[in-house]
Amino acid sequence: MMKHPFKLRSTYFLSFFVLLCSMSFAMSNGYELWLNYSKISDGAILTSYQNRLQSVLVEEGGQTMEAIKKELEMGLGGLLGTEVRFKSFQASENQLIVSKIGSLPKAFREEINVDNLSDEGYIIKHIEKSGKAYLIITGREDIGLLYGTFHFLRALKMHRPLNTLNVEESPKVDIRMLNHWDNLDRTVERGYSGFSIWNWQTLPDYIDQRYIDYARANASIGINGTALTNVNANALILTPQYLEKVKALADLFRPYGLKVYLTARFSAPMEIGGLETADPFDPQVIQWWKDKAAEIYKSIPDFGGFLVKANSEGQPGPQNYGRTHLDGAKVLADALAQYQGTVIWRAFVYSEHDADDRAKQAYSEFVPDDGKYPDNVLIQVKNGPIDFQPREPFHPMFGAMPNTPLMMEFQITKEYLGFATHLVYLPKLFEEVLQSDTYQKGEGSTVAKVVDGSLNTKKLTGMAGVSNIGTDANWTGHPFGQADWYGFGRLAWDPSMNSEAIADEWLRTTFSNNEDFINPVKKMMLKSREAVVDYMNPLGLHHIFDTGHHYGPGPWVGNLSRPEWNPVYYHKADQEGIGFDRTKTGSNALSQYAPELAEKFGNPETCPEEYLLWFHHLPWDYQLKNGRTLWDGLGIKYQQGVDQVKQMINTWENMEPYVDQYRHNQVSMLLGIQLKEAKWWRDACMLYFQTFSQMDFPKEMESPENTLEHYKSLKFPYAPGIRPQWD
Ligand code: BDP
Repeated sequence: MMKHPFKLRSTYFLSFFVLLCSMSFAMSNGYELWLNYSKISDGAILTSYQNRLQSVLVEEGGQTMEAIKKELEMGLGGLLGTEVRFKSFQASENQLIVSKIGSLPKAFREEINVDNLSDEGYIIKHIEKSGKAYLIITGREDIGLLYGTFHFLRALKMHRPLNTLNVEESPKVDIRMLNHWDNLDRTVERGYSGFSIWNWQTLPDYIDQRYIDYARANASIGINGTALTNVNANALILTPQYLEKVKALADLFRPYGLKVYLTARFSAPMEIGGLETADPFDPQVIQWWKDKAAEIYKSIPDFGGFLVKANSEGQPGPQNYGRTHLDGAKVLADALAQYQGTVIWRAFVYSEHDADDRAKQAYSEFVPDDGKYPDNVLIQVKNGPIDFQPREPFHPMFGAMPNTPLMMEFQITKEYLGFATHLVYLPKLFEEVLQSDTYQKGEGSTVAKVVDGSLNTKKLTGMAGVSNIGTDANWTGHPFGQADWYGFGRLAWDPSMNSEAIADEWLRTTFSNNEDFINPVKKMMLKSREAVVDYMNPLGLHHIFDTGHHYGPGPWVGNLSRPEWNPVYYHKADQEGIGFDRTKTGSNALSQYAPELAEKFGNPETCPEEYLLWFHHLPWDYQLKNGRTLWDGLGIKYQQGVDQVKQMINTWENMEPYVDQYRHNQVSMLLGIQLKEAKWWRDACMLYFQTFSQMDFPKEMESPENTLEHYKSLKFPYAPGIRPQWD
């Protein structure tokens, strides 16, 4: 008997539909980040939310209120699987109300106190009236409501009960920004996730959906600023041709509270302004910056300001004219002041002409001018005194400039942490830095309190993260790289947050609420930071990466023109021992820390072992706390790092039931590379250091897989993220 043609067709369609659904599961490529709004699968929770959120009232307003509506439409619609009913106040329904405090129905206004809320802050409160339950998201300004909306959606994704949801939040830091090291040709310096997401060629006419999703993602974690261009700046970005494109982005980002900043090349008055000098004391130069500021603010009235890398690694700056960083910053600050713009001046400076320890140079340049910078200048300081290493002690400037606002600069992209290939949960590193005690005003003077301004009641505060975002389908290359972007945003909002809570949020919102998944994977993330320290730079070693691209080990490199670019400068291994003496007998970088710390770190017996070789040059047979020699200790640490990656692989293998196949497979393959590279680090470093120690490897360490000559011969001319001039 012949089948009914229609039946055939519908079966065909049905199986096609099933195929599509399973494909969309299998193809979950992570583009939606922590904002994927697929329907809540737990039936009881779903029903409770559906009952609580029968309709939604969103105050009428401008673009930000429209963005809130759209997000709720997408978020609630997706999570609850129902169409969102936007209505005016409903006394007869359980309702969600999103409204500024002044516009709330009076009965609710009286129950909510916004006195302690900043303009960006919000309150989420459960209120019951006449048998109906209302969930109120309120604040002083629209942007607070948007942040509150994202918090609320996060709570739903984390399956939080709504009738105990009681939140009051204001950001602790004013400027919470990403720094893109993106070039105008779309390459990204130290970027490992594809090309720049800014398509300068097609802007301003072509608006990529990514720009909007980028703004949403940032707003969802409270990021409110973005410097679009590389700190190794190209003056062209300040020309009308490019400013028109920048304006298009600024217009898109505005509803999401995201301000645009640009990097200002100090020599721009010459390169695009036709002047003969960029001397900050020259009246024409001063006028040029004023005119440029006026031009920018005319089309971008809320332009954030300039981010400047000057007199560092070949970038031009005021010192080219015998002026100081302070002189340079003042000219730009003056040009921006009337528009409430900010100058973010980087402290990442060191000079090949200065024979002093590189770790000391920024402090020496900036600290004497403490308190002299104009009010709209922030000094942006990297978390450690060298350069985004797997572990560094905190930068001593954080304890030494009580009268100058210091902005924290973290690196979210993993230049020295295995690129986008290694799973290393960075908020753990960020937290360690933020919780470090500077002792500036006695015990408890943490870096977090310096950065959020509370230690010295500073007016302007900020935190920047060098972005790990690119055109890769999932934005960050490694699926777990998203957690670093997420965690940076959360810590910029509140530097006292703990990284474990952040990992918990991110896992639940990105993958699953299943405890059998959350617990082991959270553990894996939290341990991953120590693992990379162990297999790359244990016991305080630093900057022993291969030249230029910083991919893989290169402790033997010693032929670069600038001494402080050579790994041998940092580990100082010789027949006697290893490590950089930064005590009084050496560079005395320790003198830049508070006396309590100088004393503790200055004595190898009291110095935490994780900083041992950062501050001390010690004999190979120096006895560690566990009774083993320094040499054995090194080998054991390298091995522990490798073993930790093996454990990560194990953990992840068991997670297959909880993760879509696509991302599970991605992470598995990447962990495989991570293991290979961890062994490479262990073997290359231990074989090289053995040429000095002349000692046998500790019994705990696996034998190297190759010879030192082999490791030394490896070359990577096309390693990603590198500028031609670093070759
Ligand atoms: C170093 C990077 C280099 C950056 C520099 C900076 O290797 O690409 O330009 O920092 O922060 O870590 O300016």
